[in-house]
Amino acid sequence: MQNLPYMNYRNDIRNIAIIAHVDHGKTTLIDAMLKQSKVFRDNQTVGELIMDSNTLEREKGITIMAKNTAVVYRDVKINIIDTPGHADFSGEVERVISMADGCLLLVDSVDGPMPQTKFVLRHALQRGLKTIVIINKIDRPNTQIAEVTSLIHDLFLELATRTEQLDFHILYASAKEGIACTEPDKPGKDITSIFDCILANVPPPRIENGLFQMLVSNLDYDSHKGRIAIGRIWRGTVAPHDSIISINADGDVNYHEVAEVFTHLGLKRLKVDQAEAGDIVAVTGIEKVSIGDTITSPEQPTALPRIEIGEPTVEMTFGINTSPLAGREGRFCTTRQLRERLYRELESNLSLRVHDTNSPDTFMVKGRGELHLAILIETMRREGYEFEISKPEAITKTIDGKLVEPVEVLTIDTNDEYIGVLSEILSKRQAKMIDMRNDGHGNVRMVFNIPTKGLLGFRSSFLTSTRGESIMNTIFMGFEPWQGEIISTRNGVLVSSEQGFAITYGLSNAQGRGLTFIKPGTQVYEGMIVGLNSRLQDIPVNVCKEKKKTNIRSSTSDIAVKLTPPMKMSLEQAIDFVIKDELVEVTPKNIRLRKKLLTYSQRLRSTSAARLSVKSRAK
Ligand SMILES: Nc1nc2c(ncn2[C@@H]2O[C@H](COP(=O)(O)OP(=O)(O)OP(=O)(O)O)[C@@H](O)[C@H]2O)c(=O)[nH]1
Ligand SMILES: [Mg+2]
Repeated sequence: MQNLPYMNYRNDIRNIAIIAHVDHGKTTLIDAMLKQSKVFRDNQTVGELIMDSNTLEREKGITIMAKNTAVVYRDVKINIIDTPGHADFSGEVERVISMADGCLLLVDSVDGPMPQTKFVLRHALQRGLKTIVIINKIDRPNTQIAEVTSLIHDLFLELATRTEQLDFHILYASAKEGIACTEPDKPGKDITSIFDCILANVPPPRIENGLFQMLVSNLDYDSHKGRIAIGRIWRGTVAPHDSIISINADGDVNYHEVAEVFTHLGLKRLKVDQAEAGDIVAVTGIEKVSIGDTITSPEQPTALPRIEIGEPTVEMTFGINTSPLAGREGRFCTTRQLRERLYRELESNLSLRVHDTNSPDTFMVKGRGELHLAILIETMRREGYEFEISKPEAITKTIDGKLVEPVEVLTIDTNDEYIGVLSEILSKRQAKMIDMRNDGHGNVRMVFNIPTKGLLGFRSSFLTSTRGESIMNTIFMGFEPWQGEIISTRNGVLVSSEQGFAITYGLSNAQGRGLTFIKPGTQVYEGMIVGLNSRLQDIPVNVCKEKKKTNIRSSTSDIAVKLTPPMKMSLEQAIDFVIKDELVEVTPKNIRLRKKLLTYSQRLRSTSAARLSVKSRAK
């Protein structure tokens, strides 16, 4: 490697990011790297998906936040960055990729390159990262290694920005079994071939001469140590008690004293007396700092380029809870608390945007997709916040006087028996099929272009209509001219007409009209949605209604009423379900659905007013 006069290289370190489509095995591969590099004691039980340490990550089995770890192999420290593969969290990949010099691109040996594979590879190549391809899950039956390899070559041809990027290594692995090899038919005993390939091919970090400079790429918090700024040192060294400055997005400068400096090893952070350029470190003592800020020596105060993140595609309002049951279940229920929490999220959640609205109690929150926003809602609910949210909507904007909307590529892997039903649902949602491949065994991959608004609420009907047997993936494509409203095809809802507690008799009557969402004993209020009507319009139902008492016992009427179990909705399903004139009420204990206007007469007045305005516009 050429040694430029003003640069040095550190051969004792490699910085790599692990990137891939969702579920292709990134976190599992890091398990193998951690276990095989012996960062744990022999008798220590560490489990699986070790890096998915956040509670929601463990529950959902996906990575949500990018995280750092490190292993030592042949005296070289390999700093590893685990990234999420789900498109909604792709902002995380953009955020952390600048810390790495190389990346491992994992591709499933059966599924092959998927939309997010392309997205992450494009970012890695644009950043000039040295890429090593790992075809993973070679233990799966029906692997298609030859086809997958050729698709990977096609992808590189399409995305490479320099010819030398086409010269990449391919390894074959089963992350789950902890094995890797350089030839697909000669399985290894461990993953040393991956470690060796990293050492031989990923360039060691370059070090610029000069005084301390680091880009903050991640934040953490510790109740004793306070805020922890994590990033790669580009220049100089940092040690406890150093005086440094931070430079924020507006160029404002703040002075700080470094408290402690840590480097990573396994799941631990090691306190060090000094850290040098090229390493990824965690620094405490810097209270006022956000991701994207530069921290640097005051004597050479230059800011590094800020991290650029793609724009959000979906928005929804967050407001204080205005239901009759408000304030009973949450610890934080006021506008001030909600506002403070949402704006605090911006310090670390880079692809999120928050704006005040005309109403002081409501905030507009914009994110990368329904799941991105749902994770924020679930996190806040668990922290004790109580609030209400509106239906998510695609973000439109005007470019050159034309209204445009976000459009995504939707990839569906399914069985050929579902082609008809899916095509029908999707055409109503303005999707256009651009590709369909059948492997001759009934497995079909369909690819569509679809406006983001058409995807909202699609996931649940997709899962029911294909009986949970299919997989869908989406990825943002760009903005295109607005194609007009999509007419909602959801049925009407059963709306509680009373305040009180639902009882079996009332619910049984409601079940005569459709599906119910609540069980007997549930507290309800007027305007709360308690079920789905079997017809298109909303109807009020009295689920608190008791059976009239009579003195005469009839042999049939006293037989206990048997209720069908209620349909219970998760937060994501609830967000998917509601339409424009409805809200989801979120508290630490409950997720309720409601009409925005609670009384029947209010709703009646608003629909007739809407009809009148349509008529007058038609004239
Ligand atoms: N058969 C097989 N399964 C694997 C292998 N590697 C990972 N898996 C499984 O694939 C699933 C997803 O693995 P993860 O490691 O969470 O994938 P990921 O890429 O980190 O996923 P995200 O972070 O959510 O994008 C888990 O059920 C793993 O057990 C492998 O080599 N073979
Ligand atoms: Mg993961």
